[in-house]
Amino acid sequence: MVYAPSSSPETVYLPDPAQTMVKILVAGAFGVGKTTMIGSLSEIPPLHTEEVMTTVGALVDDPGAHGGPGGLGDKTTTTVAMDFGRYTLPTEDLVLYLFGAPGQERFRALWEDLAHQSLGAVVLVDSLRLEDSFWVMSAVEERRVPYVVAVNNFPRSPDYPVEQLRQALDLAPSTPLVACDARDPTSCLRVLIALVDHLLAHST
Ligand SMILES: Nc1nc2c(ncn2[C@@H]2O[C@H](COP(=O)(O)OP(=O)(O)OP(=O)(O)O)[C@@H](O)[C@H]2O)c(=O)[nH]1
Ligand SMILES: [Mg+2]
Repeated sequence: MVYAPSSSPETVYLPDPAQTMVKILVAGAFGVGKTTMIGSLSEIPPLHTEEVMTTVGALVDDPGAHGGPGGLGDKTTTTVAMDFGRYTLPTEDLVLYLFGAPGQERFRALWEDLAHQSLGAVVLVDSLRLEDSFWVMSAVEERRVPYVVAVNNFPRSPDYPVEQLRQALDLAPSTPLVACDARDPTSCLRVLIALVDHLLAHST
């Protein structure tokens, strides 16, 4: 809806009352592609809070950032507060406000506000570092936010069979598990659709 008061040349945009607005949390361990996913999906310029990782922080930042087991040797920045983006599902008139959580557990205090009143969550995981996702899944479950798990497609990560992944992550049978490439908007959209389907199926 557009509101243009005659006294002002500026156009003021008001929310369309026919649209439903929903808060969605995008969570995951360090470097699994949360910021990338929100950047791929957002129809507005996304808000990022990236800070450069320095050698001073090397002891507390994930060792994978420095060419260790995580293999993220080319990653130079990390999210220190949040990401924010917006995606509208046109057929549903559903506006998804996407809040990306920081991936490092030392920023966990920020989760209280980020997860507050989230209707659902995407938990991104890297199959190379499944164990890094456990605290994230616990944090989402503690807040009783329904979620889907999206396995981000890194070339160096093992391609485990779905059942093996579900077992390793100890997923409830009803929790959807989907594959994705966080750089690809179509792939990310499939994750959002899986989440919306999951939320609708459990909304009664
Ligand atoms: N090959 C591949 N690379 C990816 C994919 N998604 C993200 N990346 C790369 O992985 C790195 C980490 O991505 P980020 O989006 O910063 O990860 P993050 O989860 O936001 O990281 P933190 O906020 O630090 O926890 C970046 O260099 C991305 O370009 C993917 O699907 N495939
Ligand atoms: Mg990030």
